[in-house]
Amino acid sequence: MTNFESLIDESFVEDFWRDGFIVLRDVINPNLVLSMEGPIKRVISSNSTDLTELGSIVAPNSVLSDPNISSSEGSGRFVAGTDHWIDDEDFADFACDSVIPQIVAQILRSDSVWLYEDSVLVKEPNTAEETAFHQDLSYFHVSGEQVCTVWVPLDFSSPDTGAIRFVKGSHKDLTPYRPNWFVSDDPLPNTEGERVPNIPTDVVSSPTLSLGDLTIHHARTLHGASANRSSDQSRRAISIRYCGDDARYYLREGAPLKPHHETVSDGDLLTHERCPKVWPRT
Ligand SMILES: O=C(O)CCC(=O)C(=O)O
Repeated sequence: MTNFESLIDESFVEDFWRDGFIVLRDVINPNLVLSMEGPIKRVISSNSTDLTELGSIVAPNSVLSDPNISSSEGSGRFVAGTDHWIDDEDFADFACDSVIPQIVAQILRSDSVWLYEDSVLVKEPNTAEETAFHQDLSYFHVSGEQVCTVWVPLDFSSPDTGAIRFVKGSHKDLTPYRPNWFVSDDPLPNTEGERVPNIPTDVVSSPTLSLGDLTIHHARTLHGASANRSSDQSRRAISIRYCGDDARYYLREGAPLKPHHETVSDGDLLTHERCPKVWPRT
C-alpha cells in the first residue's frame, strides 16, 4: 500500500487498529480550522431552512427531522447538518483538499480514500443533551473495514464541554448495532441489529482536545459525546466520514438514504460523484 510520505508516526496507525480510535494533536493548522467558523455559521443559520426542506439539516447521520435539537433542560441547542461539501466550497476544500485525506489514507492503510459525507455539530453553551453512544457504520450504506470518521473541534473540548468519547476496542465487536436517534438511544425504526448496550463509564475514553487536534475513529467504534455545561463556550465540530480501498456500497435497511443511494447496488465500488475520491489527489 501507500508509497507517499508519512505525515504521522506509524505508532498512531497501530493504535487506531488496536483501540478503534486515535487522538492526533497539533496535526492541522489552527488557522485553517478557525477559517471554518464563518462557513459553520453560514450553514447553521442561513441554510437551516433550506436544508431542513431538503431534509438534510438533521443529526450528523441524517436521521433527525428537527434542525434544532434543543435540550429540555439546558438553554443551548444542539444543531447539526450533513453534506455541506456538496454545495459549499469551503466545506469541500476542507474535506477534500486539506491534510486530512492523506492522514486518513495512512491511518486506514489504504491506497485511496473516498469522502462519504461531512457533518457540522454545534453544541451551544448550556446544552444538556448528550450524544447517545452509537456506531457510525450502522448509518452508512457501505461495508468494509477501512471506514472511519475524523472529528475536528473548533473549540477546546473536554468532558465538561461536549467532548467526543469512545469505547476503546469496541470496533473489534462485530455485532451490528442499530442506529439510534443520536440524542436518544432509541433505535431508528426498521433497522437491523442489536440495540446499543448501556455503556459503563469506566470503559469510556474522553479526550480533551484543543484547536489543531483531531480524533479519528473506526466506523464500528461505539462513541458519543458529553453535554456542553459551559455557560459561555460553544462546542463546534466538523466531522468527516471517509472510506478506503475495501469499502463497497452496502444498503442497510432503515438507515437514512442519500439521493444517490437509489442508484447504487450492494457490492458496487464507490465511484459515484457523491462519493468523490479525495486521495491520492489527481
Ligand atoms: O459531536 C458529537 O456530538 C458526536 C459526533 C459523532 O458522533 C460523530 O461525528 O460521529
